[in-house]
Amino acid sequence: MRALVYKSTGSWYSVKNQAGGFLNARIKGIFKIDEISSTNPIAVGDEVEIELENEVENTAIITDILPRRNYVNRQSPRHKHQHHILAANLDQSVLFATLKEPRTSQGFIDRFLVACEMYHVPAAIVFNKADLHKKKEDEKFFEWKKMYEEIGYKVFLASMEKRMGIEALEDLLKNKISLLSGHSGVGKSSFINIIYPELTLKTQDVSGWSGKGLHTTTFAEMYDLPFGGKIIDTPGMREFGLVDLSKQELSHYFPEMRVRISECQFNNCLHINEPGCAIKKALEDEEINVDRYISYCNILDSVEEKKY
Ligand SMILES: Nc1nc2c(ncn2[C@@H]2O[C@H](COP(=O)(O)OP(=O)(O)OP(=O)(O)O)[C@@H](O)[C@H]2O)c(=O)[nH]1
Ligand SMILES: [Mg+2]
Ligand SMILES: [Zn+2]
Repeated sequence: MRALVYKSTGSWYSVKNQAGGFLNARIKGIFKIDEISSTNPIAVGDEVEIELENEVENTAIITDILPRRNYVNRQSPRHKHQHHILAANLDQSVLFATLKEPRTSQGFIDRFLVACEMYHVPAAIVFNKADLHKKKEDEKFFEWKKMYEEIGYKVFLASMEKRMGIEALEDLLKNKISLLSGHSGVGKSSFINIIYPELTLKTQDVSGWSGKGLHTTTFAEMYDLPFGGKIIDTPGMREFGLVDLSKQELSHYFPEMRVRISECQFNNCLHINEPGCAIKKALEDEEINVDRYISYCNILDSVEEKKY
């Protein structure tokens, strides 16, 4: 029987079969041995094959996993050499960011975008908590909006507090499978509660952002949206460590660099100080944003080359 994974707690999976019924499923040991490099062999959004185990208790065994269309993964926060799959089979990923309480850095956003580019998942950025913006934050928002839109990413401004910008986001999500991610406390679950009021997901208490980055959502979970489409709420993350990335391929995941790489004099150009570099030239001509280039350099520095 075919089923779709809606929630994963690590040992149990909540899966929905084709008749629309939910079952509690677990996996046979074999998967665990199979994929040693991943902390979670099966992720939310995965299509799986199941066998009914106990009809009264609605339990099942996952016997196979179908090939993934795509996925987004990151370095496991606990095991540096393992990766954690955030979700699989996505139409898009939506990054929730805030300029205040908490502040999302450009480095974090750019790392996230690289991960999406690596697996061909279109990305959009939502700046939430606009109600907290003063002049400084407004300026930053417009600066970043311009910077990201110029290179092809959709950018939105929203406030869950003031119910602002919701309609545009509903349009974005309609009939698509979307991954929602970002730091803890940026308002991911608050957003889902607004677009799907019957759900009442747990959000951080009314005292709001504590500065401690407490995780209110603890497991990734997918929901069927009332207006069509699916959304995956995820626990907030502190950092975004990239995996399976080589220095040589990094610039392919910066869209503004990707289109210029073929003009570099050397085909193994890392765009640092090589002669005839089209990226450095574009930087000088202000065609590439200097802050994006700094992100590129920072990520390049952090990439550990695989030792074969
Ligand atoms: N001022 C303001 N507060 C907001 C807004 N959106 C959400 N919040 C508050 O921010 C806090 C965190 O919201 P959550 O929805 O729990 O955040 P989350 O991203 O789901 O966090 P995790 O589940 O920990 O990853 C809550 O107290 C919300 O009420 C907003 O637009 N403006
Ligand atoms: Mg949450
Ligand atoms: Zn170059």
